[in-house]
Amino acid sequence: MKALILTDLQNDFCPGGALAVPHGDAVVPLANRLQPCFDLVVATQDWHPADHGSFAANHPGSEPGETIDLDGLEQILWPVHCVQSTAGAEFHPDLDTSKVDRVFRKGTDPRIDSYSCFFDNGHRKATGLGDYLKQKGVTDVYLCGLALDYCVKFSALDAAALCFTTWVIEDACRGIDKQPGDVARALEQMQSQGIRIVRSDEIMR
Ligand code: VGL
Ligand code: ZN
Repeated sequence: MKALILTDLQNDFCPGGALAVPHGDAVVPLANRLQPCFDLVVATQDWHPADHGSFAANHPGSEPGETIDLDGLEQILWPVHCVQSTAGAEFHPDLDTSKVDRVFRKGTDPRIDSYSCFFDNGHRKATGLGDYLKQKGVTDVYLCGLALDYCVKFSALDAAALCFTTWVIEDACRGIDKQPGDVARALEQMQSQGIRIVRSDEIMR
């Protein structure tokens, strides 16, 4: 039983958005064409309250890109993005959501960030996605979307730790590369944890 996770394909992560991933929108057509190849499709949304602690704007004197301590965890500060119920938090308008079984939202607690769509960054709370996939009988989790070096990476690592056979569809993801090389290092780190890196043409035959 194979599930596809459409990861954070939201306006704010696409060109023109508040935290644009370079060429983030380029993966949307691929994300649409991949969906019929799966038994189950779920989508995630980064879904922050306006007072979220990951926003530089909520820490006077701080700039995006700086690192702070947020409730005991190291936190990169980001521009205000994916605020609940704003246009930036909506799915990219070209994303086909008609086959999406359920949407999981993360980053809702203002005191902790959540790159992974399974757990917050402190592994304090689960989003419910792991239990949901297990209950549906999913054995294999495939990830596509944004950003490869944050949400996709941490979600893949958690999926593997939850004993799903985990696949990252490389050409259906784009990364931020805040430090040049972040994307390459993310791919290596995932591979070292047994995560399989594949191309979309290996799936759509
Ligand atoms: C993400 C940065 C900030 C992500 C979320 O989901 O990849 N990245 N918030
Ligand atoms: Zn975020």
